[in-house]
Amino acid sequence: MTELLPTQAPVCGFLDWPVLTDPTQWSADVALIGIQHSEPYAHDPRPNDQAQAPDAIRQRSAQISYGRDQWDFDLDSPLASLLPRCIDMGNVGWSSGSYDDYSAAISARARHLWKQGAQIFALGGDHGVTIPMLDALDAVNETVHVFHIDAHLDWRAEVGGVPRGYSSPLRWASSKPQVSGMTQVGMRQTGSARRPEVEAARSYGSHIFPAEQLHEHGWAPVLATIPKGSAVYITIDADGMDPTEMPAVMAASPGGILYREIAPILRRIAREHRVVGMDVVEVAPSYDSANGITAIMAGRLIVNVLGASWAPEGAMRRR
Ligand SMILES: [Mn+2]
Repeated sequence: MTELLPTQAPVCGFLDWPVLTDPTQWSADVALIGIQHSEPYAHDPRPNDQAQAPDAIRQRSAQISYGRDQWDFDLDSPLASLLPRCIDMGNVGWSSGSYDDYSAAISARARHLWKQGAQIFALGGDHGVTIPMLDALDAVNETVHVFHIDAHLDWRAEVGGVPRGYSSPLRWASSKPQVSGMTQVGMRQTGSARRPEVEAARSYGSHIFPAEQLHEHGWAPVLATIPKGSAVYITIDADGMDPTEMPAVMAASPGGILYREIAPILRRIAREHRVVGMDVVEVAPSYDSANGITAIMAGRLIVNVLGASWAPEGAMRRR
């Protein structure tokens, strides 16, 4: 078993939650962690822009959710009044050593929280950061359905010999015995999939909803693919959302998903399922608007899941 290592202090706590970087203090109902890196591709610069996203999102906390007494109309309640004990575990940086060690250290932290029955929110980083989270799902005491929002399929077995980069998280998920199935929503245009990847995803049984199909038929067929009552892990690639609302991404693709569509869907999933974890990845802060709309959106996606999970109707399903 990998030893639990401390994390690095973030710029501030997400939503003003207490920042705890010391593993002996990691006891919580809800934990947020920043994961700055993934397995690098040789052709990409490191560190990449997405490594700055965890702190860029935290810095917009006051706009993601104003003070504790403020009514959140998306949740029909002040957020703070719904929440149990929440902590910000800081960031997992990576300056030296092997990716295997870095990845194992992330998974160890996630397992530690999941063994307590906690809900984990991870801020990427690029989409490769989902992979060490998936590795840790074996600490969840039931099988988990993966709900994926993305412009891309992300089913590459490897890119340039690297199996755990940002083009591969859903392929990786398909190899995990703890993952019972997956729903992938928002695919459009090109990138991360060729015919073999599409065929592999289909033959695995992934429920794939390209953006056009979603816009044509709505969310009911999507939600029907999540087994009733199952635990869910949500992974949201910011480029799955529409770039008019979430512009700060590396691969902007027109025709995506809007906040007004996804917010009620996320709340419904969180009320009807036990959402054990969620990540929001691929925010590239240097491309963000001056008002930080992409970082605010990332935070709001989390707030909707968080608030609905712990509101009386959801009550985090396990309790
Ligand atoms: Mn992706």
